[in-house]
Amino acid sequence: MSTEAELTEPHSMSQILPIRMTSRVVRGYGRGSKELGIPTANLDTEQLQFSKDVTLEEFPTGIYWGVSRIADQSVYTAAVSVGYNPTYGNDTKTIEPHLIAPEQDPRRHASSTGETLMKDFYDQTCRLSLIGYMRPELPFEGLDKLIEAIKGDIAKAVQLGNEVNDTLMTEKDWVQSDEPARV
Ligand code: ADP
Ligand code: RBF
Ligand code: MG
Repeated sequence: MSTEAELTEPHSMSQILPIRMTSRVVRGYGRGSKELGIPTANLDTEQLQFSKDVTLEEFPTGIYWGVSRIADQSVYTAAVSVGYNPTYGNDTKTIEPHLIAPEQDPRRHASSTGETLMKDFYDQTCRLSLIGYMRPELPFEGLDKLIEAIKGDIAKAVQLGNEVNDTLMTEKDWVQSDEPARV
């Protein structure tokens, strides 16, 4: 069982967010699209560049939202998993954004579970800014519950991504640019 402390936002979070990162898209276990209908672009953890002085090891696990761009595509709102996918019990920590196309984009509900499905971007550069923390990563009993939770995260990320504020504008500008994460 999770304790109350684990379910609230880690309090160091205000110092860490927003955080920018760049890396390359690598292959994971291929479960995102096939089992969940929710593809995620897994970042190469060997090539991660962070805008702040933090290592992958110390980066708080959890489900975040932010903005992201792969290769020469547009900037999209993203729902992002950072951690060990406890439903599956992975040994390694991953950072995996799911990019959400806008409602009118034909790719927006193209996946088997009605979420965004784009083409594959393996080996391409991904730019990501994590803006907010949404919840801890949890071990779900069964894929249906995991999918339901992720769909809730996607809906929340869409809402947050439609707000108008300075942080969001600044982070979108950076994702749109080719500036390095760390200057
Ligand atoms: P893997 O375990 O290899 O990451 P996934 O099924 O999670 O497998 O994702 C496969 C690939 O699908 C991603 O690496 C990415 O190139 C592509 N992809 C397609 N649509 C999206 C999307 N909406 N968000 C993120 N990646 C996507
Ligand atoms: N995996 C979990 O085991 N528990 C979670 O709570 C969880 N939440 C997620 C939330 C979002 C928005 C996304 C995109 C993924 C999440 N995942 C979670 C990761 C999921 O298990 C993983 O993307 C697939 O297994 C494919 O690698
Ligand atoms: Mg993935």
